[in-house]
Amino acid sequence: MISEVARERCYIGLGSNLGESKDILHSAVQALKAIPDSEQFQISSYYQSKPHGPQDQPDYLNAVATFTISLGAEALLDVLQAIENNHGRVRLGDQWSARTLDLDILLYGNHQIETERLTVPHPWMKQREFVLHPLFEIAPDLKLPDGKMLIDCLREVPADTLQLLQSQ
Ligand code: A4P
Ligand code: MG
Repeated sequence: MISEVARERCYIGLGSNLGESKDILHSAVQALKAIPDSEQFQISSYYQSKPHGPQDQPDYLNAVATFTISLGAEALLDVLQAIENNHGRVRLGDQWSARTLDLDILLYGNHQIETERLTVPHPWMKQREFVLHPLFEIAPDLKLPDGKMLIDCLREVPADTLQLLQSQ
């Protein structure tokens, strides 16, 4: 029996603060576009941001991508982790440490997912200026699965440490 998975629009947070971060984000964008069956791809500008969590690490480059896909959420996570690994991601076990590439599932359709491997919407997205601002750029009318409008979340999170990169 073929199991059908509905096509969903997902939003992916990209982050890098080790290596040639701009080149790494460019390459990750190509890899996301090349996921079989992904359609209607969009990418935000790149933003430089101060690290959340441990401060003894370089500033980050962040962006948000969106596309539609008919892969299930955990299968999508497998694909994203393979892309991270292909970009030199090393997991040392310490949370929020510097990394060449981090790909987080921010939103997967309107689903709320809580499994051993996945929490969606991403648990800290509403507190993160480096998520909300690029997300707003590509989805200004977005409503989150809890019913809150993205623009209302954005108003609560100052962007004073966020810097738009003028050239990508
Ligand atoms: N996981 C659970 N939910 C998700 C999800 N929605 N998307 C699990 C992706 N993964 C999810 O992730 C650890 C495990 O989280 C995965 O195996 C998956 O099953 P990881 O990428 O190996 O480790 P991590 O990224 O260090 O941990 P975590 O908790 O995902 O951290 P975040 O939230 O990614 O935060 N400051 C700035 N300015 N910019 C940043 O991008 N990023 C972080 C990392 C901290 N500070 C930052 C930034
Ligand atoms: Mg992560």
